[in-house]
Amino acid sequence: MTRIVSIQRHLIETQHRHPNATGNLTGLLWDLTLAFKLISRAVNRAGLINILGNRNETNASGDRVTMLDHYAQEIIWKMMDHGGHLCVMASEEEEDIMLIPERFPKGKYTLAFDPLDGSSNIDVNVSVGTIFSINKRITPSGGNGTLEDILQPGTALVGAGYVVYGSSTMMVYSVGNGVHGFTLDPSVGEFLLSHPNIRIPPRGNIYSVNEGYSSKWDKNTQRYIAHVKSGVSGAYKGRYIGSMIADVHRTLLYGGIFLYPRTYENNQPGRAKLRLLYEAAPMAFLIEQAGGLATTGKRRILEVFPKRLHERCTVAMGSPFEVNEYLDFYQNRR
Ligand code: P6P
Repeated sequence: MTRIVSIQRHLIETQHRHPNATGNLTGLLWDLTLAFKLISRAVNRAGLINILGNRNETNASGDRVTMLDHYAQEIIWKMMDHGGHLCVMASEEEEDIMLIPERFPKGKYTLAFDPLDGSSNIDVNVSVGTIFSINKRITPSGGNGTLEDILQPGTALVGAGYVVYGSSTMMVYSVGNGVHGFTLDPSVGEFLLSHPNIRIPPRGNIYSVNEGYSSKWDKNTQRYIAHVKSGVSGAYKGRYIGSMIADVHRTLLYGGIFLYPRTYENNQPGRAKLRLLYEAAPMAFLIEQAGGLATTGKRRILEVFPKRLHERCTVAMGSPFEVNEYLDFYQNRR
């Protein structure tokens, strides 16, 4: 029987490998795991406790807010606002940054999160999840964190991760020393190490993109997908769930490529959908930590310097073989 490693054991062992670690990041991540257990319970019982469906409101990105979105955000906020690890938070559901209440201590980290990504699928029991990313504050310590502390490029990330609430609840995270997956054992309420040191396959046989928009893509993306479907580079399967967490989680484990291209209509400037801070950058951090590539087509996603909280970007991420082949088409080398 292999070692049984709980996430708190893993966090402590990771901390011990950093002699200057103060335990703040460990405490931050540990508090987050408790929030994820509470959200997992709510997601798995949503249909029974009547918190499915939409609230009559839309969020900062213009998406309809489900009751579970709101519930997940409240859980994270109430779990993380008083631990003294954070100086500011930002949620995909909130227009502005979320200041730590005056009465609580301010820490040296920031937290940006999408409380329930893919929640439009929750009513039909498709996997949804929470995405989070952690930065160190860059403004002087002590007072409230600011927008400047949140608007940092992905290359500055200290850590990132996601929790997929699916057939099982799994947390995947990295603090820069590889990517590790933990599966929640609900009978004991513990996240147990199930996928140590996840490495993305160097190439895969799955492409993942919403082909319903193919007529609105740029020509080079259309050429790339046609090439993939032609079988010239080998046989590929199409898989698209419409929940980024589920599509990227599958790509991380099985390899291949996940794309969300910009769409163009009536010669208008293209529109991207995925949020840089809350979706693209944290997932790019994990994909790169696992040996994959993550690009906007023009540059590494992690090198994009966010100008606004709800900035969106084009996304292509996955195995090096597929992403490099996509770049050859996108950048007119093929
Ligand atoms: P479409 C979910 O709403 C989301 O933000 C991502 O999780 C997902 O990848 C994408 O939108 C799906 O968008 O346009 O294909 O339905």
